Amino acid sequence: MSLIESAVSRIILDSRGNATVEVEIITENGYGMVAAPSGASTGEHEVQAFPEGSAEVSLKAFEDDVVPQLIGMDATEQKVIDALLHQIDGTPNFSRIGGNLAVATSLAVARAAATAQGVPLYRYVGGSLVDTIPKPLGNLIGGGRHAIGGTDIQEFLVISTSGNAQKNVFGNAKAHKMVGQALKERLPGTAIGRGDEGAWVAALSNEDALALLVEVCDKVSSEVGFNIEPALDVAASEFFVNGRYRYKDKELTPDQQVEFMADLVDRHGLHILEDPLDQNDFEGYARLTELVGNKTLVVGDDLYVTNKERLAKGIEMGATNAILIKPNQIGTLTDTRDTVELARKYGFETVISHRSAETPDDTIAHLGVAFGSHAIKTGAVGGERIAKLNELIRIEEDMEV
Ligand code: 2PG
Ligand code: MG
Repeated sequence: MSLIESAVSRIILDSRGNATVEVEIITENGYGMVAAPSGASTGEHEVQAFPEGSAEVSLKAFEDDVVPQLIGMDATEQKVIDALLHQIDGTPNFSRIGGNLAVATSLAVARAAATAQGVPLYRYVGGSLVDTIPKPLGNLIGGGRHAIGGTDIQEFLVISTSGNAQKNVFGNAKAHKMVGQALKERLPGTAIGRGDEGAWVAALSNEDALALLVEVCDKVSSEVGFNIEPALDVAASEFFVNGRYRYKDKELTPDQQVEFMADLVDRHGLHILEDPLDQNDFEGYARLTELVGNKTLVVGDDLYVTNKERLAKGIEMGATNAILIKPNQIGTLTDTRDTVELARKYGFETVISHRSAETPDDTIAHLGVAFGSHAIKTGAVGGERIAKLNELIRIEEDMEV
């Protein structure tokens, strides 16, 4: 038992320069502080991050409605507290208090309870048997909603696959550096920038970006002595307009998009293919997974929005074989954990993920370990990204002791 003595919320900056909320929970013998991230390519079915776009309204709801009920509750009663957050909010999508306030509160409670028990968060949530660290999945070249003038496909990523978290983190960073050097050589005299997640942004076609990514993967893999493999987050809903996938240089029907995606997997050996189709096209997903599910992880992000009911539909239809997990898409630790449990029950891999706007909060590193996630998508470089990557290194050290 660890009774909550004080709960404070405040508005802080996220990495895109926007407002987000942070919550601090103090119990008789514990302490937890968590900040919520924010997405740009948000899924249509996510909970609402802030009430009518305003973090101030969240703060007022926290003061008036959440704090009076939270004080005196037991921080180890996670389910009860998460149910209370739903009850106080009273809407199906946290539109009154805001999903970001809900998730920061829920996770800060868990962090406080963990410190009260003297264990790291990953052990508190995952139990004594967790012993693997998710493989880092880092964004190297980007576009879509995360960068002006970049590729149509949102993220060209790599995943380092050794059994050592520290080596993996450095493997991805090395690949990031090598892509930067290659771009400088190939596009002399042109501006090369970085997007919201630290990925390189340059005037490249999707095909050229993927070819470069694959080339760098081969080169770095042979240098580091383990496999670094390519992956994509297409974020296809962002350019699916009036029934067509509208690329800068072509337009595809849904059937053609399935073929195009399957062809990319076949030609480039993608480890992960995230959001290849529109967020409501469960049937298309099922067709694609039928074609490539034996050789890649087809991951649903906007498709599932970490929502148990949407995942249940995906499982029933064989829509994918994996799910992206973002706690702020659904609003509480209990809801997140329930979705992860369902995924695991049906043999779906989970990939825990950051949002495009982040803070130095490292909670998802712990949750990825606790959930036994296959991978953790959290960029390759950049302060708010390395906060999570460096925490994986610390967790690895903690596990070895
Ligand atoms: C995604 C994420 C993170 P956003 O689409 O997977 O990379 O982007 O946070 O903008 O939704
Ligand atoms: Mg995504």
